[in-house]
Amino acid sequence: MAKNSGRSSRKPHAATIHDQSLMRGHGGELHQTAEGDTPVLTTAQGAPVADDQNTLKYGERGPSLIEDFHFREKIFHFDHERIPERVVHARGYGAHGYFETYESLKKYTRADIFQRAGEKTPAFVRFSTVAGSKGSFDLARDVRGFAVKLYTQEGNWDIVGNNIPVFFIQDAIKFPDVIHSVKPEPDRAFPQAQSAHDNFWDFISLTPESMHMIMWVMSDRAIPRSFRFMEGFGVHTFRFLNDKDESTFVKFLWKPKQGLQSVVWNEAVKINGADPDFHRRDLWDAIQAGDFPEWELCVQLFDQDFADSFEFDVLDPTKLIPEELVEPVPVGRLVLDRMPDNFFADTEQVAFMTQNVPPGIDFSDDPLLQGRNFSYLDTQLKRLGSTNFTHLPINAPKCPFHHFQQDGHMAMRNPSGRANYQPNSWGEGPRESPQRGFRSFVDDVNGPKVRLRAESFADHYSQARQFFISQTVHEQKHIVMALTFELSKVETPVIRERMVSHLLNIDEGLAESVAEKLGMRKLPEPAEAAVSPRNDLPASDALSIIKNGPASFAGRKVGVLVSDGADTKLIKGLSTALKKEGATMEIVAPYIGGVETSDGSIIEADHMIDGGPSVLFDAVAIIVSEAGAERLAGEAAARDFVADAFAHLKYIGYTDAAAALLIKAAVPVDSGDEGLIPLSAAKEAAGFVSACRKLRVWAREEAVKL
Ligand code: HDE
Repeated sequence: MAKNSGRSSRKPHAATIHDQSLMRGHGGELHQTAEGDTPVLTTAQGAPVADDQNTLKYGERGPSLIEDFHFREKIFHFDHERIPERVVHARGYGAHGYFETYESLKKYTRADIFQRAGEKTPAFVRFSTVAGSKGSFDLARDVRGFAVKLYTQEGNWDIVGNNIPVFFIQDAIKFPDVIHSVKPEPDRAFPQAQSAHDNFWDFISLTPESMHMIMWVMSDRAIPRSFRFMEGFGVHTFRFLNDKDESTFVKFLWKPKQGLQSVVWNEAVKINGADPDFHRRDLWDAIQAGDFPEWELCVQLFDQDFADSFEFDVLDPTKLIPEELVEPVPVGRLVLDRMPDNFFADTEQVAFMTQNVPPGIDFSDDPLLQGRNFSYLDTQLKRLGSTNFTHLPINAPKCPFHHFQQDGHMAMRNPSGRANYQPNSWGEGPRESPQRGFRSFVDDVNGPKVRLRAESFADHYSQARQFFISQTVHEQKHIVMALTFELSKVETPVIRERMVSHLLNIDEGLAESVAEKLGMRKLPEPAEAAVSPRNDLPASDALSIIKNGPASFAGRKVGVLVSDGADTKLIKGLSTALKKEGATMEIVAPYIGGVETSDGSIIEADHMIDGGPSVLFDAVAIIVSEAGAERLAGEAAARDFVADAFAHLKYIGYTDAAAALLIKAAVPVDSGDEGLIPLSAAKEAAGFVSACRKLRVWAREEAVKL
């Protein structure tokens, strides 16, 4: 029997090895070779490569040869491209920028960054979701990470914060539990990037200290419209230390100059399908367009007397200090003005660590912060693979630094000279400086060694209630709906009941609404509380998003649905009015090739209708001809565009002809709804844009049963 190597039955290819098409892949396409200014492709060792399309083979049809060092190096490197994703905050997006100090804070802190008014300090910020994996979608209901690295002249200072000022737990030892509970359940490996499942609510309902945080996470804070439109919080109490080592307690808050804005839940669900990268794209687009987002760093400063008299423990990370009680003072601004050239190099490899504080900033004894100070260094070794992760440009300080740490994997900055220790007799190397160096606050600490939760941490409901009563009725309703949605995904009735028993301690009306919407026939008893919840804390306007919206429509985007024959002047008028406002528009058309408008000009589209649903925009305008309206009324995607914009409470500008489409989409054009704005002439465009400043027509909410 003839040996069948798989070759003998085929005729050899007529081409020789020198045939261009054979060398350069099938289809006969000619790949560019290095000529002129094009650099020569090399291996990582620098050897020029002649053929990057074909492996080295024995004969035309193989087998392949292990000798092919270029192939082996290329595949070896590819196989190792991934590093472990962050165990939390895996999905993130970062940008470079700077921090500008307003005034000297010398009186409170000797931190170099706060000494000189007008000084600019380079910064890198990474925003993130917490629970989802690296490839998950942006609009998950989740906390957002807001981590800022400030490359100060006296070392890197990381404020590793969130967009919510409190946390789920009071003690770091509980962190693995809360995170395990929210991550996909270990047997079935779902749901991804969701808190709406039994494990999460089981843990939460057994953890009363999480109730304040739960109110925030069930509010619209957990579905921000953009990273640009959310606040950031350092959460814990820190210390400022001045030249005399005098301490002032401080909490850090980032306030967006763009104002606060969130999406509505039904919108979030649809955005995740239409554009899973919605938040990334938003930041990228804004920065590339030169519309640089800005935040003010505010500090809440207080002394020991305030801490002693405050009704909650300032070391308890499940509590905030109301802004009405301690006013946040702006001390500088953060501007993000440059995207990384390479996502992996900066955003993936950046290593934030709570323990990165320069002289003049110190920790408090918050037990969550103390635990974090261990975790962040530890996790970098796992993720970045070497103790030398500080050698990576994104993590290296931008000020002079000198130490005797040496060797290890991937050591890129190696000491020169003989002395790698101190003291030494060679007169070489750095020495410590008691004057300039980092000094901890000299605190009086005494007491028994115990595993205890302080009594002063025991009130789990009062600030949760304060948060709830500080919301507008619309926001309160969203909290009810979010809780109902989440608990409706919980399959175990007793967990649902346990949650309602906690809600009863927060606000009876809230508990009753959720119970009713869950179809619960009988209200459970209120949960047993360690201390009686207070209902005398005043409402705080700072806690509402709607009360802290923008004054203008700047930074927002209108989706303009057009058809052939659309009014050219109106489209141009709208574009001009939006530019003036600092806002943008995108054209949505039946074909990506665009439309021929009333004066015969061609306007190219940014999206075809399916690719540009109205959930991607803050407001919409429907500028179509009569024939266009008729045609679009027959298309589900066009009807959805309009119907969703209406249901999501958006401002809708529309031409006379567009009314036919609106009616087909069941939009009540004659209802007197203030958000339905006729646009018959270009001069009305400016009026439409100023109406859009309110962002949503909240009065419509009752009618659409959002
Ligand atoms: Fe984190 N957290 N965390 N966290 N955290 C991490 O560090 C941890 C907590 C926050 O964009 C990890 O480099 C513990 C509070 C942000 O790279 C890890 C505890 C707040 C980021 C870690 C907390 C945060 C992280 C995972 C409880 C808001 C993303 C990867 C004691 C104030 C930073 C990494 C980035 C990341 C531990 C609680 C914010 C494992 C143990 C509270 C924004 O070290």
